[in-house]
Amino acid sequence: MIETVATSPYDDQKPGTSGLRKKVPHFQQPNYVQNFVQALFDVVERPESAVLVIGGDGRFFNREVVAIAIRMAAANGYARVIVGQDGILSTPAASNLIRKRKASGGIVLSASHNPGGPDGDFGIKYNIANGGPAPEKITEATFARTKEIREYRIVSEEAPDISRIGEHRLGDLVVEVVDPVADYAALMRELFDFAGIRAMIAGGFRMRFDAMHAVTGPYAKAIFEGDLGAPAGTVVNGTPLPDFGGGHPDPNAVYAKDLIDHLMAPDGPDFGAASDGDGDRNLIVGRGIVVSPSDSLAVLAANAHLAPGYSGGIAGIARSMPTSQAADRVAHKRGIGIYETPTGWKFFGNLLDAGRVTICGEESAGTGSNHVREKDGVWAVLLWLNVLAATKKSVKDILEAHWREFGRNYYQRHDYEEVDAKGANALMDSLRDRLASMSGQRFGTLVVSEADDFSYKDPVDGSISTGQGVRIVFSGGSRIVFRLSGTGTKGATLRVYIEAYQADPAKHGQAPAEALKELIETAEAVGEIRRWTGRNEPDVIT
Ligand code: VG1
Ligand code: CO
Repeated sequence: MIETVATSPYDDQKPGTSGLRKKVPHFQQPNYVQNFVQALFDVVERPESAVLVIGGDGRFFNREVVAIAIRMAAANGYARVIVGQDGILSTPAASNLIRKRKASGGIVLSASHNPGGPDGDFGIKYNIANGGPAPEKITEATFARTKEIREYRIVSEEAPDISRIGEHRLGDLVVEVVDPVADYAALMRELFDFAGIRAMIAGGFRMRFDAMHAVTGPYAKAIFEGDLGAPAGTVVNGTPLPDFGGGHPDPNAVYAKDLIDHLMAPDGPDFGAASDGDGDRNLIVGRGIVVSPSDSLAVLAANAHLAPGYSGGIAGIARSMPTSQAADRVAHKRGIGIYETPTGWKFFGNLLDAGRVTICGEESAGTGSNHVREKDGVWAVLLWLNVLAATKKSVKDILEAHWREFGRNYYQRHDYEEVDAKGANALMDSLRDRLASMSGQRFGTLVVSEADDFSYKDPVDGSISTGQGVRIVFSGGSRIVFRLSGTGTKGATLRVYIEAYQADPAKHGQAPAEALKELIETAEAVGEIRRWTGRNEPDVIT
């Protein structure tokens, strides 16, 4: 039976970089989830008898919200929902299902790399029919709707048992529970030379994949240990846990230290990788070398043609603004398009749909292609493996050869987490106030050549996004970028991105901290980070 339930609006349901993210207890307030889901159903485009994909990264509260979403879909005219077994779908697997099954959209439950558990974070994101995150037009309309919502619709019956694969019914709604891995693994088999990778592994190549107790465990086991024949135990922390074992499922030097330690050992594996909470990020580590995500994007773009799925070459590359310009050098040399977009995968969707780009990436460990409309951690690992199998080189050799050919973009991101929001906003305001007068200003040996607050005009639909981060460019092309995170759930997180280009191969062996020393000091001088945040150093450097 369909019930219409009266509710009152919340004023804080504004989606950020990647959906609505809040602490679990915040989501557990009366009707908080229902309001947001109804607002989505009220604003999104869908035909009669639409299909909706539902799944999440398995974190605490996932099951409850999956059940609510199914019952609300039944009351809101959907014909069919496709749900991952036990409510599990990685973000790229959800994107794939939306596309493959011609759904009108999907609800993806995740707070990605943020910790989970009863006091951890939760998130709800809506993806559109192309499989990608809803563009700003839709997130803004959803937010507007949440502020005026007065009722929601839900069926009174319980949702079916989603641990059983197959078709169930809830009133007129078909609830189809699917294996979360099968369709995704089939897509990977189409794109990559599985036989070649399998032969490399059979020949003694050793790898380690850290699923960080998050969603990629089942995908990685099926693909790396199953299809590709890597020995059992290759995938570590491979069982998804509602609290990710108490850790941060964020594949970076801080939270994936254990993986990096294994790869730094002289007798360590040849290749290491990790993914995040919802399976869209990737960290790539070779024996003795960590690949920075911006470099990984450039290397994958330069070598993608070695994989069967990209053998015709790539149409172009897109990167988020703060991502290093290493990919630009590949694009220029190969004569293909390069696009600079605001942070967040939603800005890549139009470029991919229009066929202007094939590969996209972000400095935050996200890489992906036109195979889905999300970044994809396991995909990036497979493309690396395919490149290694095809070239028979080590990760270190590939990276160093890449730098010799294209030059090296030294890069670091400094995060100041959970700082006072007022101070962080004041820092950004102060920078913005000084932008007009910054050009020509000298800091040590560095002279500012350009300074702006990044704004983007989508070349496909003409939509404009302003205020996307302060860029300070120095003569010679070095850059410092300041922006505030749009995924945090407490206070503000300041991100400072620092980049310098080095063409001379004799100078490619430096530690990034050393190569970027003067720029790091300049970031403090320009941004007055200590003054505004009260912090002497960043919490995380990636
Ligand atoms: C961060 C990253 C951004 C990424 C976003 C979602 O956003 O910087 O590159 O797209 O997270 O990734 P922000 O606004 O906090 O800088 V995920 O894996 O959290 O969905
Ligand atoms: Co993620």
